[in-house]
Amino acid sequence: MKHLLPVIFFTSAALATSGCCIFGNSASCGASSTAPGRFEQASIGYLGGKPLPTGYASPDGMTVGADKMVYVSINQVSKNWANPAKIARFCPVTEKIEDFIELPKNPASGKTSPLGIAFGPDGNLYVADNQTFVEGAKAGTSGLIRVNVKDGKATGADFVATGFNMSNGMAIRDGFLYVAETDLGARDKFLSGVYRFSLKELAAGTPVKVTGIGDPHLILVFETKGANKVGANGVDFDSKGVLHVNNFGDSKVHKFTFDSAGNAIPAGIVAIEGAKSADGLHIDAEDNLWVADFIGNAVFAVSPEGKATRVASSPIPNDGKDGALDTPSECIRVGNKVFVSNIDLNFAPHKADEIQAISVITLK
Ligand SMILES: [Ca+2]
Ligand SMILES: [Ca+2]
Repeated sequence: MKHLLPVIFFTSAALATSGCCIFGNSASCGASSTAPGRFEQASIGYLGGKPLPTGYASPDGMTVGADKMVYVSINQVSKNWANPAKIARFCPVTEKIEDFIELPKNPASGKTSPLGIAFGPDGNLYVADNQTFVEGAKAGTSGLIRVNVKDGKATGADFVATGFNMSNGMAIRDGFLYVAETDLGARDKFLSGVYRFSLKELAAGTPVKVTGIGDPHLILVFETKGANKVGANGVDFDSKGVLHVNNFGDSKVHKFTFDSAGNAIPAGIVAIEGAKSADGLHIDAEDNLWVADFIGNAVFAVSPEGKATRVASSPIPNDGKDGALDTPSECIRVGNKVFVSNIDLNFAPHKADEIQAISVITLK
């Protein structure tokens, strides 16, 4: 009996520091649900009621872990990497944010610029390192990092792919990682695409080097015709296995199915009515698309039938005060909450400013 006491104490301490989510209890952690297809905003404010602390500049990619925590890449571009790029996480109920791992430095530039993130079936977290935000960085030096995870803890990280110009949103399904290349570097047209990797070929010490048009990993190529020359961005799958890819500059979502040989087959394009861009993409449990409209400073929900609803928007430009949207780059729905990363990037008509925040939209 005597030695049981410290065990009980340890459990309570772990609960206090990591919030409700360590037990993966969806009843306490997943937030309450809302009626299908109902996207009215009840309120919008800061995650946890306040701006992010110092050292958490430019949140971007998000994903929900097996522990029900929301993981988020902390890019740091708006504060010019005054602090190292990292992965953080928060419980969707308590909204308390904590560090998960500081990312290793890109060997070419010495700075790491994380965007999209996704967990693999191996439990590891894959992270896009986008070097286009880094002043003086060379083309082809962006890539992928694998954060090695054991028993819910990050044990280290390795660069597992390189050769990208701008690795961005990603999704993982059936042992394959799909990652957007936002700019393929073509001369006469603005082209972007999606690379596909088997998780088995991504190994520490020998990063896969992609080479753009003609590379066998490049399974999709898009042209962007809109004024903003920013291409393939958010990537996600719906419950039926349909791949969705956002084309930022055209405010469109491209859909694909796959044949038995794994070849992508076009399955329609959804124009997001009213959006000025299509940045991050996450698909919720009811197959609604959640799209961050970076240029329009708004968040859109798109029903499986393709009907777009502007769920939230804030004036442009914005300093993010009181949890207002400030260049939202990704948004993800958990129950009746939508978490929005405000990357706060200098990109006309937007500008970076002091406040760094994740917004929370509560749905009615
Ligand atoms: Ca993005
Ligand atoms: Ca701003």
